[in-house]
Amino acid sequence: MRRLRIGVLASGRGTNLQALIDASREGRLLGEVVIVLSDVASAMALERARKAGIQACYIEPGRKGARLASESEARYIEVLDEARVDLVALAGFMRILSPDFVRHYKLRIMNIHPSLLPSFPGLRAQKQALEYGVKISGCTVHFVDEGVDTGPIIIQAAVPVLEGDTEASLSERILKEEHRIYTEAINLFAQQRLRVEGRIVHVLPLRCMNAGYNPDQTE
Ligand code: 4DW
Ligand code: GAR
Repeated sequence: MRRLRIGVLASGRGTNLQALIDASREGRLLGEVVIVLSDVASAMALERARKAGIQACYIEPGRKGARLASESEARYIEVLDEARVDLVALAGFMRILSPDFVRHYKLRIMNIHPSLLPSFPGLRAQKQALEYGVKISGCTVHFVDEGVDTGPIIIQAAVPVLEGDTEASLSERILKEEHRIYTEAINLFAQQRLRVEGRIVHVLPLRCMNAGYNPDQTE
């Protein structure tokens, strides 16, 4: 199986990016991060990429707020296409992508979100969960659609909310699971085991995968 070429979009510190880089290095990811793009010039994610020898670009957002200017978004697409990415992985990327972008990479964009969607979409999901008083929260990897945090769900992990938790302590506990399930979701994608029917993502078992001959398959 050809290794998946992954483009990561990140706006911040990039621990999810780092988890993917580490998993790839350690042979736990069926793919490699080939490019990292950010709308924030000083994002630690860009530094992490450079340190790992991965192409890292700041692309100016062209405007303030939650969205990118259209020329800027066109530049993201151009650079990702040039890097021949199979999958776009959002990892703390804080800009909403337009329907054009989403269509261009239809069912080839994933995002990680720090709650059990559809609970607590949007910003500061961990704080929202604490303030609501839920006893279990978690994280979600989903395909990105034209809405915000609404795309078909691939994997979720549950994380308990403990007495005395703060936004920071809950976020830290959830983050560990984020790092684990993002790798897992990407591996399922790389193995072509995800089938999307409307909102539902079916995960096919490893066995009954290819009916036909595949010269890359070892067994
Ligand atoms: C994300 C979610 C909300 C905001 C920023 C980032 C992460 C998921 C994501 C990034 N880009 C995306 C997605 C997505 O799920 N779908 C698409 N693109 N198409 C965020 O800034 N939210 C605030 C503003 C939203 C808005 O202006 O619509 C907010 O207040 O929730
Ligand atoms: C992660 O907790 C991720 O789930 C969250 O931002 C953090 C990025 O951390 N994403 C969102 O809230 C998207 N709405 P990282 O930069 O260390 O990977």
